[in-house]
Amino acid sequence: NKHNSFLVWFTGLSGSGKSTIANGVEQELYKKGVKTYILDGDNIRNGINSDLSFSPEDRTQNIRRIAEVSNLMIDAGIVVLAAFVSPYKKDRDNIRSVVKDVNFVEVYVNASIEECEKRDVKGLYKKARRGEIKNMTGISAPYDAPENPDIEVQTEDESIEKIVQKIVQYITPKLLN
Ligand code: GGZ
Repeated sequence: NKHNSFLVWFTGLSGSGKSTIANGVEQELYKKGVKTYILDGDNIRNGINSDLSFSPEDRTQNIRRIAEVSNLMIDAGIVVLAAFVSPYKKDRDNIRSVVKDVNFVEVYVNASIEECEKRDVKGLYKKARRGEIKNMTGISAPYDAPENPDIEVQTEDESIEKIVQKIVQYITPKLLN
């Protein structure tokens, strides 16, 4: 089963829903016989990028390496689903040039900082408010919202199912040779 491969990049605040959506998209693509791989903090920041912190410089390096890894995976015929905060516009623009524009789909997973802080799945926002962690995106570090993403989704008022459908609809034509 041969298909085009490319990178679907999910950017948004911690707790916005990037990984949940990436997992949903992966399930749908699996049904279509598409070979996918999810890159996220769990498999990247614990492995190849375990030497990196959340300083601006290290975030830039994090995203740069992920772009290069994604490029190799695209070459290997895989549809890569990458879920990273990726707060800097310049870093996201750099991915687009590393993997080539046609192979890059930028998805802005939008949820307000208030909502993400309320969800606080990992308790990181509470820690950031207490000053126990520094450089927390949205609290003590910036997030440049994408101005021109290929797709923008709103996890505060759209269901995950609807969002997954919307993304799958967008990328399905790109799978064809
Ligand atoms: C943002 C942090 C931080 C700080 C730890 N700021 O919700 P999560 O837990 O699973 O996703 C976040 C993840 C962010 O790593 P990324 O590699 O995606 O960041 S970046 O693209 O900016 O390099 C969060 C957790 O790691 N986390 N400390 N200070 N998120």
